[in-house]
Amino acid sequence: MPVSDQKLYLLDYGAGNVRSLLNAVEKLGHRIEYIKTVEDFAKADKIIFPGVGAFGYAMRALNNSGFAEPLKAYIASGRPLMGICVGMQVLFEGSDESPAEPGLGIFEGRVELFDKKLKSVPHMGWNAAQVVHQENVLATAVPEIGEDSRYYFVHSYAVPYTGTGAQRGIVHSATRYVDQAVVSSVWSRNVFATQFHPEKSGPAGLALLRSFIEHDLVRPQSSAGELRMPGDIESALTVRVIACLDVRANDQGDLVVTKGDQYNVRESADKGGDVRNLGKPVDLAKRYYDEGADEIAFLNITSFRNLPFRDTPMLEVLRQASRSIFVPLTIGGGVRDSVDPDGEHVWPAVQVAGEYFRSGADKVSIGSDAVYAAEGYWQRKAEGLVPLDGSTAIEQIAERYGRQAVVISVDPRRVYVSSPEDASGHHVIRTAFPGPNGEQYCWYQCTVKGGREGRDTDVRQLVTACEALGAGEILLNCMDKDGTNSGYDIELISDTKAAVSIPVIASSGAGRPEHFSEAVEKTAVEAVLAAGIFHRREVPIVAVKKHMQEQGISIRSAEDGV
Ligand code: 1PR
Repeated sequence: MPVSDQKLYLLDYGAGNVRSLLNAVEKLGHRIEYIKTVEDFAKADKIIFPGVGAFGYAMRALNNSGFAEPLKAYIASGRPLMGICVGMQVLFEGSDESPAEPGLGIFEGRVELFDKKLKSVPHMGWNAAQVVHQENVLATAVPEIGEDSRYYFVHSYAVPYTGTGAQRGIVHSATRYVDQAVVSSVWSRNVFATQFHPEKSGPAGLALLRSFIEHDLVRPQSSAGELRMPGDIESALTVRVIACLDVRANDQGDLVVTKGDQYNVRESADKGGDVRNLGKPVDLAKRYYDEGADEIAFLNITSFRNLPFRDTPMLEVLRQASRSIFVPLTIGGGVRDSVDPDGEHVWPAVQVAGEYFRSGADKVSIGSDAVYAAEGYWQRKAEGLVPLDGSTAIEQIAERYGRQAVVISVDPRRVYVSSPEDASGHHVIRTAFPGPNGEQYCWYQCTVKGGREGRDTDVRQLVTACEALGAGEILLNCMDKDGTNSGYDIELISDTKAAVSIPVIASSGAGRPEHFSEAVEKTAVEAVLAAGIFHRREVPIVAVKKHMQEQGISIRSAEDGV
């Protein structure tokens, strides 16, 4: 059947960002419809099943909508299915994530939690998918999956790769995350499924999607053979380079990318005092995608004044950006419970986040509200109450959309003290950069409302509480370093990284390529972020990556990014 005549469907159960997939398919010049009723399964020539969120949520949604059995029947009919992430996991028998909820059982095996002993969980970032077939026809059957390409993974649970038993008939590629090899794609007859997200994996991922849509990825029958052993699967996770765009309306009311010096985004009075304008949000973000950014973050920096979902220009920025950018997008600003100006209607944070996801975001970042949530957490602990009561935005968004979708944006500043006793019980570090009066110690004070208000909470209290509440990642800014080009605050980053087992993004102060490698080498952060030097074209992303590669740091190559 000509590709133009085939009916391509998307199986969605409303748990997150399927807009990226829709956008990717459209970018490839194809149309895709949603499966809305059980009858649609009969009309479909091909189905893409992008799973996001938790395993149990996905299975309950499939069962409650009555789609589980028609999906099994569709697979049995031999028509092609592509599963993505949780859309791959539910094809197995079950998952540690939701032990009470059986999977579809198409494949033998279970999904297990990553062992956290040696590494940050979730496994988040760009990694290789290594084809496991030895010398047979399958080894090169899907050339879009190549050893040199990197794909975007984000998951806490995975099917352990053994290379034996039933896996010999179904596993196509495996991926190593530190000490564990896991299944990263399966291929059995008409079913091709990936643990990674092709729709978020730049040109390499788009090529794989194109292959599924325009050709038939049907596995040759007599092709089972010996597989590589788990020990042969090498670790290839890269350090992510993230471009961050602080967005706000300028004095003329246009949304612009701005950039602060220690959070002050206005020019000095002698230059007119205007909000600095470094470009248009969508144009700049597209430029970073083309230049090989592994991720892009938008921070809506004045959203504490407004309701984000009433901020239609910001949502439009996200919609437009997600149409041409196929790497993960994070958006922050205003993710909290909000009250309408009429004073009557309360909008829960999870609804604000939902609006961001529907507009194209993959993750939301929470700033001020995370500080209040952490304060509540420690308060409940001090009172002997259950610290996790489901009341916070972090818990609710993580429950609905998965913890990988919740980033905590930290806006700390240094408070110098002469001795640890002067820090009112806060976690103190001994610093190699003494304070203005020669103080040898400091603690890091959390702020809210874009640094306008300091709180009696330190960064360690914040990040440990947020991890316990269900956050998936820490975006670690530093007000003292922001916009200074003097390098990251390595002391802050090391101290924070040691306190959590979720990924940490180093932010604030990058001025030269050496600053990025220094942060990775000294603190083992999973990602490095910059704003000003990218906006002002002082240091291109490709120069950062080239330098890191020369230092022996694993990065996604520029060829994969453009
Ligand atoms: O509190 O949940 O509504 O979120 C508000 C968000 O807006 C927070 O994530 C907060 O970090 C951000 N924000 C608020 N005010 C500012 C400001 O600059 N006046 N931006 C602001 C924070 C810091 C980084 C920056 C890095 C790298 N900007 O995002 O990109 O410091 O900069 P550099 O490479 O140029 O040094 P809520």
